[in-house]
Amino acid sequence: MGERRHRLGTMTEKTSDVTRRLLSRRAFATTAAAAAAITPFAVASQATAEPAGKTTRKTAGEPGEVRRITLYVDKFPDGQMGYGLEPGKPTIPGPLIEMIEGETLEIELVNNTDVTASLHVHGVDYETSSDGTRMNDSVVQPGGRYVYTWRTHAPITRADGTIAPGSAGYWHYHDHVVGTDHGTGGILLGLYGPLVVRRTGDTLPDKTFTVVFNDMKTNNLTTAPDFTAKLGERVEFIVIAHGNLFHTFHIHGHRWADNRTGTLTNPDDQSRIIDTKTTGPAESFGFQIIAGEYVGPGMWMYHCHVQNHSDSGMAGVFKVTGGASEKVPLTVTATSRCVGSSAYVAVTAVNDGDVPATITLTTPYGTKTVADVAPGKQAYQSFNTRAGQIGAGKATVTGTSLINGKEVTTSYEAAYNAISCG
Ligand SMILES: [Cu+2]
Repeated sequence: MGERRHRLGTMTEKTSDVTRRLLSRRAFATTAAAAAAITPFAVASQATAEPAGKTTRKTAGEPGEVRRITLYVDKFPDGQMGYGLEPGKPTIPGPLIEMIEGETLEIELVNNTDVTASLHVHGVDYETSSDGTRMNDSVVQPGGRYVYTWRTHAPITRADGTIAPGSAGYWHYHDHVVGTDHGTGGILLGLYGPLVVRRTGDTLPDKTFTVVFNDMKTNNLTTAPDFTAKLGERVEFIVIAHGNLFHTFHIHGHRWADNRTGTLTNPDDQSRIIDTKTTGPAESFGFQIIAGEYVGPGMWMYHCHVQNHSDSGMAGVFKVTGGASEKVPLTVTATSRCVGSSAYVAVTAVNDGDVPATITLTTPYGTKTVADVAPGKQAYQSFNTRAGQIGAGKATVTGTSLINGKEVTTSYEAAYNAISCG
């Protein structure tokens, strides 16, 4: 797949995690704290844990009433544009905005660019004064600011017995004024981002990745960005299309339910299970998968399945780490030998990993621990058996390393021969 050190790509790959952190802990906390006198607030990540068999899952909590955040429009040095949660720190796509059905979000848009910009949202409720169009004068002049109000509602049964659907879903927002009165220039330059409205009780992901097919680019990159998750993590993808083309999203080794959440809610759910979905301009969908479930860790491609699109760079890697690779790789040997008339058992363990390991060598004749054995280095001890002859036996070696933030211990055995000295 070649080198992928694009500046924006790196930024984008981190966006979801960073965004989650910012939105849930800092931006929401601080902006909401400033607005705390107005209302309480809730974020999706204020999770409640529900037992689900032996494990637990996090679910979306109850909605608050009104939350307020500030969103900035900034230009990149190369002329592209992006939304960001901090001034001067735009990202493409813009930050993931999460809401819970029933709540209202006020977004103050600060325009740090030299062109008029706006914020237009899909899927939720808003007045014409929040539609982000020139027609309704809901745009932001250079240096200006403007508050957009997004409302959401839960599904209800109307008086006539029909159902009014709720706002929950995978949606998105974008500029509607840069370049043309439809924001064609703004979207092209990167003014777009994901919005997810969750229903109370929806399962929350561990991390969210956003893929935006924007004409022949992905997240405005000529080569689609790579994403990384650990084996078993619940990963949410949000897929959005922009521009003038239709695309078919596909991910290798994983599949999802073609419904609102991309997940099944009960064993009888008849939602179709798919691993490709065609999406056109301004459409969006999302789903959750368990990274590597049934298939294990590895480099899983995701790409647009329109062949000349994938051939032209609309392909990236969903890297699933852990599992088989989550061990401490050691090369272990044990040898019996004579030193004078005494039998010795020599044990060697080479650290084949790429992080330091604490290695313990154990024989019937003693134990030796060597801390922080660097990659490529070895732990060694020749144990004096205090005997002239010994039978065959086994040495045990354990290595402990910090892998993906987790302490991992792996054990090995190495046999040595019987020996008679003197
Ligand atoms: Cu495509």
